[in-house]
Amino acid sequence: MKRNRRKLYPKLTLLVALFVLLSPFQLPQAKERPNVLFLCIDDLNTWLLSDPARYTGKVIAPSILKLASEGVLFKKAYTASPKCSPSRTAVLSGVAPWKSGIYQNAQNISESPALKKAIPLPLHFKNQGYSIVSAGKVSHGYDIRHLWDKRLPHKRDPAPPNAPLSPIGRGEKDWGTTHLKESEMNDSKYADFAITELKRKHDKPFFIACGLFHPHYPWYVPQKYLDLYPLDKIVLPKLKEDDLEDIPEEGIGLANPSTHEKIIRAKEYKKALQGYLASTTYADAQIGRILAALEESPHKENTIVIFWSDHGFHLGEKKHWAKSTLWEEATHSNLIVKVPGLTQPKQVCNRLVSLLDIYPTLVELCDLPSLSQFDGNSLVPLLKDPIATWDKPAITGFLDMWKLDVHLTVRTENFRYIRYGRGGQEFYHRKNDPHEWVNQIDNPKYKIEIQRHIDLLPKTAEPLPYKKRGERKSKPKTKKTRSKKKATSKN
Ligand SMILES: [Ca+2]
Repeated sequence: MKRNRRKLYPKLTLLVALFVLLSPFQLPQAKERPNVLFLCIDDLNTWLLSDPARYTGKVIAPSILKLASEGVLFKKAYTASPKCSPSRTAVLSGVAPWKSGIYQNAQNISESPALKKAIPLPLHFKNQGYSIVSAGKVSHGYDIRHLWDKRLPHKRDPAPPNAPLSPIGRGEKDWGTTHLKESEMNDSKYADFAITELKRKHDKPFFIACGLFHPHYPWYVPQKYLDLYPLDKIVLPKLKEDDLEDIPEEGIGLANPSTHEKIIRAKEYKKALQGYLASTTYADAQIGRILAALEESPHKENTIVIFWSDHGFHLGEKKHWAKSTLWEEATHSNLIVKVPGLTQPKQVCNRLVSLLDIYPTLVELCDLPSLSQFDGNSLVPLLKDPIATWDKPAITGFLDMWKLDVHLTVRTENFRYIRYGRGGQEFYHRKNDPHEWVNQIDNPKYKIEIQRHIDLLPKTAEPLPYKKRGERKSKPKTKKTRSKKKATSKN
C-alpha cells in the first residue's frame, strides 16, 4: 500500500502542478466558494458607455464606470425581453421567454411549465450552502420572495406633495426635485442594507442581491443631482424626423409617438432628460457607496461583483419613450463582471451576450452544479479572454399584450433583424447604420443575410395567457386606491 502511494504521489503532484500552471483561475472548493454581490438597476440604458452612436452628451456615472474599469465590461449585452418582469424572470431562472412563455409584465408566471420545473437562481445558491439576502427590486412577478434568508422589499418613494411637477406629468411619467432627503429615499435604504450585510461577519459564503429602482420613472431626485445637468448644457439624442416611415405598422404601434410629441410640444424634452440623467447619477452614487463598503471589507478578494440593467430605455429615439420595443435602445443592456483572481482590469468585451448568460456564468464561477434549464451560456471563457471565439447571437422577445402576438428580434455583430407577430419585418445594417434608421428588409443585397437571421430565431415562441383578459383595461385607479395597491404592480 505504502509503496503504491509513493508511486502515485509524484504523478499526482505533477498533475496538480500542470493544472495550476495551465489554469489562471481555480474553480473553488465547496468550503471556499466566492461570495456574490449581485447589483441590478432598473431601466438604465447604455448612454453612459460613451458610444457616440447612442449619446454624445454628458452622463455622470463614475462608480459604474470605475467598476467597468476593474473588470470586464460587456459592450454588447442584450436583454431577453425589453420589460421588467420578463427580463428579470429570464435572468433569475435562466429560462428564455420562448421556453417559459413570459414576455410581458403581469403574465401567469406561476403557471409556466418550464418555470415550475426551474430552480430559481437564489435557491440554487441557498441549496449549495450560501446565505442569500435581497434588498429592493430584484425580481418582478417571478415570486421568489419567500426564498431569501432576509429581504428588504421594494417600495416606491412617495411623490412630492406638489406632484405632478411637469406640465405633462401624469402617473409615473413625471420629473423634478424630490421632497425627501437622500437618506430617506428607498434606493439609499437598499444600499444601506447591502452595506450592512457586507460589513457583518459571515460564517458561510454569501449572495447579496441589491436592486435599485432609479432611473425608472418617475424621476424625482435631490436637487443636487439635477444641478449637475444644467438645462442649457443638455444634449438631445440624434433623431431622424421620418424614422418611422419605413417601419411596419406593428413597430409604429410599439413606438407610441404621441407621448414624444406631447413632451416636445410642452418644451419638456431637456427637463425630462435632466430627470433621467440625474436619476442615473443618483443610482450611481448608491452603487458607489456599496462598492466602497466592499473595498473596505475583508470580503474584497473573495467576492464576485456582477452589475446589470434589466433592459435599455428610449428617450425620444424612434419617437419613443421608455422600453417595450425591439430596437437597440430598449434591448441593449449594461453588464459588468468582476471576478477577483480571474478577470483583468480595463477589459472590454464586444462579443454578443445575453442577460440569460448571467445565471450559468455565476454557477460556473462558484462551482455549483450546472442545470439543464439554462438557455444561456456561461461567460467564463469571455471573462478569461474577452476576444475569445464566440459566435452566439442575442435574441429578444416581446409580447403584444392585447393581440397576444410575439415579436422577436435577433442581434448579430453587424445586423439586427426584427419579426413582428403579424409578419412585419425590419432589417438593419448596424455597422453602416448604428441608429437603425434605414430599414433594409426589401433590399435584395441582404436577402441571404436576412434568411440567416430568420433561421437564428426560435422555432416556437408561444406566450402564456394573461391572468384575466380585460382586467387590465379596468377604469383608472383613483389616488386613494392606487396608494393602497402594491407599489411594484406597474414596474
Ligand atoms: Ca427608419
